Amino acid sequence: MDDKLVLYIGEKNISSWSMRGYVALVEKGVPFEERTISLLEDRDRSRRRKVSPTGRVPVLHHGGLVIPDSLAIIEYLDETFTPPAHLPLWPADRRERAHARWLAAAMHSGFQNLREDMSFNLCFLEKRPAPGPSALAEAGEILALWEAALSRKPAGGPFLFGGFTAADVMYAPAVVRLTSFRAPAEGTPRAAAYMDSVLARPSVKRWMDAARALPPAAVE
Ligand SMILES: N[C@@H](CCC(=O)N[C@@H](CS)C(=O)NCC(=O)O)C(=O)O
Repeated sequence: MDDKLVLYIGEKNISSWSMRGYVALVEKGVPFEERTISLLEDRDRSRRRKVSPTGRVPVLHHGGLVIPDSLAIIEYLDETFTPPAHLPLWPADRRERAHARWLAAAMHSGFQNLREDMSFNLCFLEKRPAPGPSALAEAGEILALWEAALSRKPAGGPFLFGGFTAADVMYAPAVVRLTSFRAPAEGTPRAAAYMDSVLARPSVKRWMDAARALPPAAVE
């Protein structure tokens, strides 16, 4: 059995879901191989279907196991690569963990208008189309969720629960969207500072530097 960790991803300037799997793996500090399947080329998903039962990326392969979903990848990594050797991805406190989990789930299953009008590839274009009111309302909702978490977070770090957790992993692409589209964050000062911290996180920066080096992709 091959125990190598292989993460299949889409283009780094298109695939926001792939970014989450990648950032989680980098945070765990485990060696992995990344293999890009071009979403621009794989229009009929035939290449993705060969490696992913849902035809979607990210998909993680590990020792015969195949996990084709960002949040499931995060959970698997957290159970497999445990402290003290590896960073825990959920808060230690049960109540904070429940909060982090629902925030992550809210991102995983919602904010559809934001995802469409502020789609990830658009963040890398010089000129971005103006998002509609529903997308802007969802951006405001996300900022308010962050502000609320940050206003009660423990000391010890600038992230939603102090240290960097799975909730931050799940929202990293939203940070890219909100900053690129300059969503108004004046009313949520903690959230504005939080976005700077997420963008400065080395795992996030590594993805974003590679994403910016790619030719901008107009269509997802
Ligand atoms: N729920 C999945 C969503 C993954 C997803 O939609 N990935 C996109 C690329 S960013 C994809 O492969 N889409 C193919 C399609 O929907 O046809 C996750 O959390 O990983």
